[in-house]
Amino acid sequence: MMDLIQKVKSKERLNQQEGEALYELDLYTLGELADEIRKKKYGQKSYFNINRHINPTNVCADICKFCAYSASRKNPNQYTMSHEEILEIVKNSVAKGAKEVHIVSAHNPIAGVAWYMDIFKKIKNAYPDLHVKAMTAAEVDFLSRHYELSYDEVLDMMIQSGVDSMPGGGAEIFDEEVREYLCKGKVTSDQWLDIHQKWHERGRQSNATMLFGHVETRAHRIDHMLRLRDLQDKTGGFNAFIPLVYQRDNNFLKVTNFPTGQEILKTYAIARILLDNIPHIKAYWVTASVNLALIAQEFGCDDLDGTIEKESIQSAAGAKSSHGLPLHDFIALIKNSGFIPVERDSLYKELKSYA
Ligand code: V47
Repeated sequence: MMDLIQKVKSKERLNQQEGEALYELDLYTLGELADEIRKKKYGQKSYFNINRHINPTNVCADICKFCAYSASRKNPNQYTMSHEEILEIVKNSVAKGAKEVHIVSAHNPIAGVAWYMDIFKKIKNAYPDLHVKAMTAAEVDFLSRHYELSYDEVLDMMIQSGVDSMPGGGAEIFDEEVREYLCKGKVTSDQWLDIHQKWHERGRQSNATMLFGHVETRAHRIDHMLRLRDLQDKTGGFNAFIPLVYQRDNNFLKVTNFPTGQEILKTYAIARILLDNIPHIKAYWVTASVNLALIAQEFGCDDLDGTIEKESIQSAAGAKSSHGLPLHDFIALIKNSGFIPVERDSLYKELKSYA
């Protein structure tokens, strides 16, 4: 174990086996190692943005066992927003100071490609300075399959329509066996990585998530992170890694062993140590809970996502996030936990420090 600690301290790259061994370290040792890396990069700064999540439809052609959001017999309330409804939401959010809209939809087989793409054009026409973070790799793959378009064609359409960056959703867990069990038929791991590579090759940036705390093992999490590290070595296009803690309500995934707070914090810390080439590790307060996300700042995380305003995917599965967090609360929470809240834009340019 001393060898492993020494390796981390001297910034040597760790492999799969060593990544797994990090979990055997006690929480405080691991936390200290991750905190040292975080402090060297960002000191006491904690990043957030003023954003609005919009989920324009829950009608989905795919069936993921963990999902409580898509319309199904557990959630029979189907909806698909009109562009007018979406624009009204954007208008209200911009008036309240939002600088980013994060738009993620289910895989709607009847809405049409134009419904997906034209809304980005309309938003950009009305608000040229608003950052549009939209379309997970799972959506790109769905549109490609459903409308017989290549990934290149879908990605080019996104750029022409005004999408600025891609969110990290749809990655789930890359291990093929677990993935097959969780979300058979959806974008495969290699396809997810391929889509992000193609996006990065267009000079664009994106995020990467990992859904954990369900049926996967620690080894699967390490494997997931290392596949991302490999792609990042090639492209450098990932801004942030976001471990999403599985929420258990209203879905079809039967899980009996949920991760403890310690296990979640260890996973954040390990992400900071292993992903030496991804600048930001995001403690997404929606799935971690606000309290644990604040503690995660001491375990390698430097970003807490944003005010969100409304959230539909994880709150459908039990997260306490349906109404986001007011800005003044967000700032006070970060300050009171001993960190400096720094408002950032979507690509991590610092906009305002609340020191
Ligand atoms: O990919 C679905 C996840 C993701 C559940 O890029 C669940 O900045 C927990 O990707 N429990 C969509 N998670 C959200 C997402 C995201 C969120 C915040 C920031 C960014 C970013 C991206 O939500 C899906 C899926 O992995 N999800 N169901 C659930 N029961």
